[in-house]
Amino acid sequence: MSWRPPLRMACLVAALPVLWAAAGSSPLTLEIRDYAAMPITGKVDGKGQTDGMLARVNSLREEPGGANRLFVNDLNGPLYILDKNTKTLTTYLDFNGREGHTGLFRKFAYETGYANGLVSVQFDPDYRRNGTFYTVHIEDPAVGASNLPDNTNLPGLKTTGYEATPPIATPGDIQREGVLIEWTDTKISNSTFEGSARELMRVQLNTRIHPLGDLAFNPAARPGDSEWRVLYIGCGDGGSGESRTPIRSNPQRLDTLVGKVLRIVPDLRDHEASTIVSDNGRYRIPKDNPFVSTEGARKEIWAYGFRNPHRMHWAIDAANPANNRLIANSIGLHTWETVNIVRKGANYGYSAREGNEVLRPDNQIVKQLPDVDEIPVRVSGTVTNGTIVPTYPVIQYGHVPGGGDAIGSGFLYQGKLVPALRGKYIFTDISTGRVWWADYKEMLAADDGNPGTMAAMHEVNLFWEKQVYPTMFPIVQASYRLRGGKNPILPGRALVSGEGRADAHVAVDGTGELYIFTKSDGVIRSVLGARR
Ligand SMILES: [Ca+2]
Ligand SMILES: [Ca+2]
Repeated sequence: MSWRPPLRMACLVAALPVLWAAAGSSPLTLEIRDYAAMPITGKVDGKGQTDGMLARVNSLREEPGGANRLFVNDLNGPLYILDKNTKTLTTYLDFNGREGHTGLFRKFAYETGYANGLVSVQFDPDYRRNGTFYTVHIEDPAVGASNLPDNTNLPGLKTTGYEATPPIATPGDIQREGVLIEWTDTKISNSTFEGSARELMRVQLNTRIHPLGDLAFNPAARPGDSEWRVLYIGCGDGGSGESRTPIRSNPQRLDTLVGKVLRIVPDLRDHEASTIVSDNGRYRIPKDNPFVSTEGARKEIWAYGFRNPHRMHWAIDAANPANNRLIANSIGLHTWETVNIVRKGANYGYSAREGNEVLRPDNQIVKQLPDVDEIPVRVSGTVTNGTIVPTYPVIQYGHVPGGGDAIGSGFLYQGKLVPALRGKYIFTDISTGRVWWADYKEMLAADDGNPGTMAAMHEVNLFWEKQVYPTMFPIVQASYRLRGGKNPILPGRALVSGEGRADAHVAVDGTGELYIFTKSDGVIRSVLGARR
């Protein structure tokens, strides 16, 4: 069962458009324009791992309800409201309450670790009526301070009755905690927060990498459906899976939440008949989660065996709802970046697999899968319960020229401005700033139990300020300088990109139109359309 990367992946070099032309297929070129230069929250001298990035925008979401506002979170602490009409930017919440800062959380961890800080924000599907949204942020349990929010500078936040939850244990030493909070704003028509908050979950993480991450609701669910207001949570492995110590099996262990996709009902008043209340009493767990009846397993787990499923997206096929899928982009160790179709109870193999190859305990890759491709179902460090055939990605690309270092976000395009992208999944590589699309029907077809079949990747060029670029990297380099960035190279570590990171992700707004945001220059750009 040997599998080779598609030829174009193996031979991609700088002369990419020429290769594509020779292959009879010219790349799509997207015209992009600067949309918003975010306030500089990093250091312009570029020193340090992540603090030299000018603004660490990690996601943007359009507020439901037609107010024409984007909610944008910066890992360094702020959650902004960006008015699409006026481009006015308002700091709605500031999570950074570490010493010397005036925000909410005294144990807030943000400076080290590419995804530490205010990781994610997601709106409740019923936000228009209930004003509820959810956030994940990272705390350092070693900081000697309260884990309760300090509302000194946010008097609209009622803290009476707010209580932290006991950390959900993860095997091994612990450096971080990922915290999921439900916020309810009693007046969503203004740009300030007034209301209450409730901590739902606090997950122990072994190291500062791969934290609790993305939040996703199925947008096709309607009131009364079993999926209505059911929250999917991507939880990274906390760096455990690449360890040479016993925590290496954490992504495979069903008794811990790390390296998993989780599924919960945040609202204790919802789905009462079809759920059970969580151990900490703060949320519900659907009874049809796959490991609810497995002795010793965490009932929140929906799928497992991930390194860092840090971006999730519900792909909705309006013409055929049977094609709706949850997609998770997961960052690889040394070899493969992957796009995965998330199935109930499936095991994505890490840290016994990386991409569609075997990962050995010494972190070396073995290309040949075993003849009987099964791995143990690990309930704990000592107990196993049969075996399972791993589920493999539907797209993967290597840490090679033309590939990248770390997969970014991805979305099934639903907008109108780029007709050529309809029915396509568009995604990025973080460090190189490459952008690709893949055909969604090919992705569905590649979800076939055959580790060798994948959807093809197609390169996207970018047209910005009168020039065509093969990636976001040179655009971000120019913009970083223009904004006062002093480091001779872009901040952050990378291999395939050369030095530094563009740190590029895509996002979509409420109409499905695309944006590309990049942390190193701290700029959000909108996609205006395709160019011929
Ligand atoms: Ca408000
Ligand atoms: Ca396949």
